[in-house]
Amino acid sequence: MADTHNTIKHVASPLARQTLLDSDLTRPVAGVKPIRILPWLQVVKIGGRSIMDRGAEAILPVVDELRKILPEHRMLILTGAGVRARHLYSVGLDLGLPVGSLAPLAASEAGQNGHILASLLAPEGVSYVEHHTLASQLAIHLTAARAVVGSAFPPYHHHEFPGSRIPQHRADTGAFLLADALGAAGLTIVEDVDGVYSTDPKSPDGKTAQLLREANAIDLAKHPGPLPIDRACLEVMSTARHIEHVQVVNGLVPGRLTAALRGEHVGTIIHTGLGRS
Ligand code: GWN
Ligand code: ATP
Repeated sequence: MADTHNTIKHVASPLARQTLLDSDLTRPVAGVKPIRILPWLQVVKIGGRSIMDRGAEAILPVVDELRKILPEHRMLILTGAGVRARHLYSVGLDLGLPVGSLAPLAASEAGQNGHILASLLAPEGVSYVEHHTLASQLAIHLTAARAVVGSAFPPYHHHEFPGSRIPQHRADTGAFLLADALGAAGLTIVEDVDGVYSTDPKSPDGKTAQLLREANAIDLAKHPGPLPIDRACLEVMSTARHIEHVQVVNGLVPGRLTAALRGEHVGTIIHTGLGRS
């Protein structure tokens, strides 16, 4: 009996007796490239403010495009939060709510947009799946259907980093974290602009804005002006494990999303830390 007791107590593991804080010691074990869990998956993030908030005029053509491309790709379609989250931030901040309380409230708006989109794609067998299901049963759902819809927000809740009063890890970041963790084939971010510009093309001095056909995440993170994607997304791109680049495309122009999913360069390609600079 004493032997059994010993076997349970002394688990043989190369990390058993050392600190996890020294990367030189952990590298032989932790430095191995992770497997790709769903290497055939295409992740598509649909903008909350840029697409969903525009209603039928913008949503229905995107739905039509997604419907037509289902035979070509198996997709995880993730939605952003949009204007309702912005209203919520302003009310919540006025009341002094901490960022960890605002994060799940904003996330729920991303979920609402996902429910709307999934309802429109339901005739094609597409459903909204919960965060828990995305985490543990995505493969079985994508065996039953060509695509599923989920919330692009990461489920951080009170774990959101307190660096800013507005949650830093929003829909673009959540979409990238998920796509990279799953080892997906690609991530396409759908907005209402042709890509990333030198400055906001809709600002008063937008006429001088130039479209960047290609950029890398590290350089963009240093860009002083506003950007159409979360800055935290650029940060997590720099430590990507699988995704080499993402493409930002204009979902208001029919055919752009389809072309991007077919590997064509029709927007701004942002290279991650794995891609060329
Ligand atoms: O509610 O629309 O998932 O997929 O961050 O948590 O705030 O929850 O707190 O599986 O777990 O509102 O209820 O809501 O959007 O996030 O979901 O319908 O615990 O399916 O219950 O990680 O959807 O929701 O908002 O994504 O982003 O019940 Mo919603 Mo969101 Mo549904 Mo989800 Mo949060 Mo769950 Mo969750 Mo909460
Ligand atoms: P969410 O999904 O979080 O609700 P979104 O991704 O749909 O939001 P925004 O976060 O508003 O939408 O980003 C898109 C907007 O960013 C564009 O409509 C554009 O006006 C603006 N923008 C700001 N800076 C730039 C830039 N440098 N290049 C391109 N667009 C920019």
